[in-house]
Amino acid sequence: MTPTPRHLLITGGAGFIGANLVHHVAEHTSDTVTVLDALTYAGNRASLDGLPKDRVTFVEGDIANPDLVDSLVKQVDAVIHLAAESHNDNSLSDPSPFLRTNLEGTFTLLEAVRRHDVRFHHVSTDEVYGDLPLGTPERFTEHTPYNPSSPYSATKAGSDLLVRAWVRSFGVAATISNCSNNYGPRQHVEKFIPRQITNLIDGIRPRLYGAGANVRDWIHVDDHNRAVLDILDRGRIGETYLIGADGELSNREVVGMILEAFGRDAEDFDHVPDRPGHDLRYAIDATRLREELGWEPRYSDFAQGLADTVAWYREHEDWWRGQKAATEQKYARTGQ
Ligand code: NAD
Ligand code: TDX
Repeated sequence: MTPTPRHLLITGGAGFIGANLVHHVAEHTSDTVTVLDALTYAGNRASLDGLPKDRVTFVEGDIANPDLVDSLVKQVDAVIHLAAESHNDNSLSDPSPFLRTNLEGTFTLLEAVRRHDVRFHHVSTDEVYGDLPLGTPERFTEHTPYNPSSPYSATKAGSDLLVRAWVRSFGVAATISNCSNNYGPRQHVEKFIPRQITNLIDGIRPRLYGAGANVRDWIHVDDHNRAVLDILDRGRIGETYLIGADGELSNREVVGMILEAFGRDAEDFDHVPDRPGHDLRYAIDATRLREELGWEPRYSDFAQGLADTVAWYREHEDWWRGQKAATEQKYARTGQ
């Protein structure tokens, strides 16, 4: 039986994960979508090209604008909240937009869903749990204490706690997901994997922070988004679900695989100054998501997913070219 079509408000839908989510919803459901996105440096209107105009509406605006948010929330059946300042390095040079968007923006949305009794799903990160030691079997679970390291992860942790408080104090029908590092198409070139791919296209050697021993738990963006929709549909209200696909790799290993995808030697990279406070390792135990909701990742072969991502950046230079020079100018200021 086809479920009744819903009207979703997706915040941050012109960003990396949000845009892939809007494409997924348009392709795999009959839901209609309103995207609310401020088109900051990280948002790209072109990421929403090719979507059905009768089912996807784009609104340019700020999630911290209460009147705008109220007028949109009251028209929809559910909100999936992805809008955020999302880059750790930027949060180290100027934390203020992180406080406004990640905390005040989430607060503004929570007040609107509370007023209009609208289902809310909050997309968050595993970075709220801090980091794990290298070389241990330990993984984050839904019970790991919060211990964020950077202004970015601290504001995401704060936004999660706001959601929990609005559930408990006001009965808001919300769920939270905390996911590990995503990769795939339409990711901003400031992030690790797209930065190295586009560097190589431009003939620049990849840049590894510190020794490159830090470990990230990679998941394809489509697997993340399928989990978000499963939680929206069948997750228990008030609960947190961790999303991860057992994709632990050191940064050095990932750079080696990117170099190999370009037919280059795996050691052909440069070391640059480390990120201050750099989290050592993230690793997710997604047992709750798998057992309760039956979710399984579909991208089990990271090398293949990475090769597809490399191909996407090669084929979509017009999508990223405009962001590249400004991004590298920012990194030049910290010698990275
Ligand atoms: P992104 O930076 O690519 O996109 C963020 C989007 O939010 C942009 O389109 C931007 O224009 C928009 N935005 C920023 N401030 C806004 C505001 N005040 N009002 C309206 N829109 C605003 O980020 P992403 O990587 O797609 O991450 C999306 C969400 O997923 C974030 O909440 C992030 O914390 C979370 N997350 C990301 C990852 C990852 O690996 N990228 C992993 C786990 C969780
Ligand atoms: O040039 C680089 N060289 C490098 O070694 C860059 C840009 C990064 N790195 C390292 C730092 C990290 O160990 O690569 C790793 C990944 O870096 P980012 O892409 O900046 O991601 P990270 O800081 O791990 O955070 C990401 O995952 C969790 C997202 O940006 C967050 O939004 C998400 O919450």
